Amino acid sequence: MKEKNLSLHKATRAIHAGGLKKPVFGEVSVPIFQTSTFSFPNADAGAARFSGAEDGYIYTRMGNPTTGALEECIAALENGYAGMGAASGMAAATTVFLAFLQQGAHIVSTASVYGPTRMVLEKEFSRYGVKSTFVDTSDLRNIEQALQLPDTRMIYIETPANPTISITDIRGAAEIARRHDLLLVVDNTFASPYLQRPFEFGADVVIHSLTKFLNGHSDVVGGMIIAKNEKLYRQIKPVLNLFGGTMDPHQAWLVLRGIRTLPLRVERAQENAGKLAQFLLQHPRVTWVSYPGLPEHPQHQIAKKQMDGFGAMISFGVKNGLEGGKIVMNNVQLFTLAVSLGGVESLIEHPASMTHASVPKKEREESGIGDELVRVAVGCEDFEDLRDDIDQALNQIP
Ligand code: LCS
Repeated sequence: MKEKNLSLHKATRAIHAGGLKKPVFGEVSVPIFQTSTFSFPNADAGAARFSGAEDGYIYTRMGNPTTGALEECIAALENGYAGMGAASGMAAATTVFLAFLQQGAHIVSTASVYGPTRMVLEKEFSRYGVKSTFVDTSDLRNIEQALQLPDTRMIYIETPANPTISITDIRGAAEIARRHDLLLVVDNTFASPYLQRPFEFGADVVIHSLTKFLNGHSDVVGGMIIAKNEKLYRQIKPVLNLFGGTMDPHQAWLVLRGIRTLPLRVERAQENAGKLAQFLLQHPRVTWVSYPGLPEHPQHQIAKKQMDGFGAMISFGVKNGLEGGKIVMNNVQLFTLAVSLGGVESLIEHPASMTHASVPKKEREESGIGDELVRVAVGCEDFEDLRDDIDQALNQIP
C-alpha cells in the first residue's frame, strides 16, 4: 500500500492512502478499532510483541490499527517516513520539544506562532531549563543571529504563520539547520500537505494540528508528528508513548474520513480566500491585508516557490483599530465568531484578545500581532455570500 501510494498524485493519495494491511471483510472504510488492549494468542507471543521480535498490537497508547491507518495516510501525504498520532496539535508540538530539548538546550522559533506554542516554551519548558528565542523567521538573518551555539538544538517555524500569515523560506531555514547540525521542525497546519510538504525543502520533523484543514469539519481536536526518517521516528515515538499524549481511535477515524475530501475543500476554500483578499484590499474600511497570494505580500515569491497554492487564511487591519475589528466581528452573520480554522465554514476572530491573548502585549506587538488585526479562516461557502457578509459588517465601521 505504502509503495503504491508514493507513485500517486496528491489528491489520489488523500483519497486512498492509509488502510489496514489486511481488510477484515473487504470493507472500503477503515474500521474503528475501539479497543484499549489487544489479546495475545499465548504468553510467548505476548513477550515477542513486547520485545519487538514479532509484529502485532499490544495496547492502544502504543499503537492501534485505526490510528495507524491515519498515521500512514498523513506520512504518505507529507512524503515522510512515519506519522505519530497525538491527542492535539499542542500534544504534537510538546512531544517534539520533549524529545529533543533537554536542560540547557535552546530553541529558535517563529515569533508569530500559535500563542500557546510560544507559551508552552516560555512558561513551561523554561521551568526545566529550556531556553527559547522568538524572531521574525521570514527574514532568515534573524534565525542566524538568534542562535546560541552550542546550546541551540532546534529551529521551529510555522509557515504560513498564525496569525500574521507571514511566510518563512523552508529551504533557507533548513540550510541554516544543516550548517549547524540543528533540527528543523515545521508546523504545517496552515498549509496542509496538500499545499506544502516541508520535507521536500529539508525539514526534519513536521507537525500538524489535525483539528484544522486535515480534519476539516470543526468537530475533532487532534495532532500528528511526522518524522523524515527512521532514526527521528525512533527518537520521538517512545517519548509520545511515555508522556501519553496519544490519539484515540475514534478521533483518528474521524480525521481520516475528513482527509478524503481535503483536496476538494482546500481548492474551494483557497479560491474563495484569493477572491476575498482582493476584495478586502480595495475596501475603504480595510487598512492592510496579509494573504500570500497577493503580489503585495512581502514573501509572495517564497510562497510561490514552496506552496502549491496560497491557502485559506487571511489577516487584515481595519479602520479604528480594535474598535473597528469588534464592529466587524459583532456584525458578521455568515462568518462565525470563533477561534480555530480549516473547517468548511468560515470563521472570524481577534488574535490579540483570543488565540494570542496569552502572549504578553509587548511580545505580541513585536511579532506583528497588533490590536487591529482580524483573522479570517475562509471556508467553502459561495464567495458572493462571504463577500456580502464581510462587506456589510465592514460598512458598520463609522
Ligand atoms: N499549531 C497551529 C498553527 C495552530 O493554529 C494550533 C491551534 C495549534 C498548533 C494547536 O493545535 P490544537 O492543540 O488546538 O489542535 N490553533 C488555533 C487557533 O488559531 N485558534 O484556535 C486554535
